[in-house]
Amino acid sequence: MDVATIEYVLGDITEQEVDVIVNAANSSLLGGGGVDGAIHRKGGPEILAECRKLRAGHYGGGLKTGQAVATTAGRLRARHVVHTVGPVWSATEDRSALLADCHRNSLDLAAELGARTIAFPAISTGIYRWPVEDAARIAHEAVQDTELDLIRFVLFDQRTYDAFARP
Ligand code: AR6
Repeated sequence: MDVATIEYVLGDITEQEVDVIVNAANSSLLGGGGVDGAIHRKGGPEILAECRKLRAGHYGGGLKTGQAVATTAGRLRARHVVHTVGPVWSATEDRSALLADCHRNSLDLAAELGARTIAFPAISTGIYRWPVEDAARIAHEAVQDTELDLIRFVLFDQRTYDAFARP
């Protein structure tokens, strides 16, 4: 099993100098609020232009929950943005495997792109309402075995940082 360094940062994912930044997108790939809004705002129109091409091509029906796809990072300091769609929290259905898939598929795609370093936000814990402690546990388990050297979780507020850094 390969062991990567796992880091926790309280901050803004759009500021990270890593090979890949992961976006907590939605299936339309055409932008939204939260991390998605911040990445498109700061990364510039090039990212959205590539997302539109993806929608016009292989992803005509949108990106499925748990899957991941890459674009340029535009004006961001990263080389690529990997867009993944987290599951919306459900109290009646266990969607944990989909949240794990987001992390696994993002890591696999980053490795295919030749990335060594990646930054994840706390996928699904904002607009998609996933309880933070549970999301942290799932994210941790999902990133244990990877070819990458560095996995950085970038948490936007203290409560989320605490849940990820001290599970
Ligand atoms: N850097 C790091 N983390 C951030 C940033 C940032 N710049 N901005 C917000 N967060 P969310 P989701 C945190 O809602 O729950 C969008 O509309 C935020 O505080 O971005 O997966 C998409 O288009 C929270 O802890 O993603 C989808 O429709 C975490 O990032 C939907 O939201 C995730 O919150 C996806 O919802």
